[in-house]
Amino acid sequence: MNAQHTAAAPAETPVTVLGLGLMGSALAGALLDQGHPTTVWNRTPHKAKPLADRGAHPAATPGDAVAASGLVLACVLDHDALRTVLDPVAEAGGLAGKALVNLTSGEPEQAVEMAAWAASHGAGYLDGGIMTTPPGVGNPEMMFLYSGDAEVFATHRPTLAALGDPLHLGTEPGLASLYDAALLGLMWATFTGWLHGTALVTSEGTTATDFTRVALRWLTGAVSGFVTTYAPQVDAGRYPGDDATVDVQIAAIGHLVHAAHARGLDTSLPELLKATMERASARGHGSDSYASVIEVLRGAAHR
Ligand code: FVH
Repeated sequence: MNAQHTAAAPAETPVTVLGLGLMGSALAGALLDQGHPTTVWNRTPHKAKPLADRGAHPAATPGDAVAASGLVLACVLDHDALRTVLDPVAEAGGLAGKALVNLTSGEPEQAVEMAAWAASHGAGYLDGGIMTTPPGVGNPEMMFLYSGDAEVFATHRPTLAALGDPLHLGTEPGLASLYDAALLGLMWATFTGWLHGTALVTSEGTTATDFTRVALRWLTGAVSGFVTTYAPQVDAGRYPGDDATVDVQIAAIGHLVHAAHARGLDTSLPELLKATMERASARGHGSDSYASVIEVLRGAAHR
């Protein structure tokens, strides 16, 4: 780790942003809002203009952009695009001594590969997961997940806080991508369950807005309480069925399948959930809590 990793007062820390799509532009904008000297580069140069109008320094090449700052944030489409941008910089020795923070979405294995690649070129590396959309960037309530080099995180945490709440999950580089994938899966399952419930109740004239008011109370109150109870059960591998058993929920979801079918709705989601519960029951978890369904979801690898 060389002098470029030394912490500076946040507003004096120069930062480079590579990639000025919707997210990269939001990241650069949040850094400018906090007074950071911000150098920007994008494959299509015109996207730098609105940021230059706000005081950013557009660089002509990725190499020039990386040379301008000790802290380099990258947010391009995917892993291949990232390597297209950074390979020539690295081969020219331009990454040595830099702190590279990769906010491009990817897979955990790609994060591990990038960390080794960055180290081989003398750079510190953090992989990141952005848990918001561009309008949420700069809001301290929004989580930015990081994994990898703890020293890079400690050094640049004050600067990264300009983007959102920075959480370091651990030194294993793939952790941020793993959490990102898990949290998006949770979001999509929640979206789809909410939309299925919305389709059910709006079939009888209720508005989505009225249903959502009740649904949010259910999610943030009771459901979050159930999840809080079940997490230690999963950790312990014991699932006492002292609140509601899997078998009683198989009966209950049958009512949802029936109600949806009777109103002409798609029943594939509740049927999938019912089948998953039935597999848990068939494996001896009928009298256990819903947390025991994890034994099915973990698949053969854990048996
Ligand atoms: N937008 C969001 O809400 C999500 C939130 C969570 C994190 N994602 C990830 O962020 C990465 C960038 O997403 P984005 O929304 O900024 O995407 P675009 O607006 O489409 O911008 C893509 C940028 O990537 C550049 N790019 C694409 N291919 C190449 C390439 N071969 N070489 C160099 N740059 C490339 C593109 O450049 P240009 O088309 O403007 O010239 C944009 O800068 C992404 O991983 C999300 O999953 C965002």
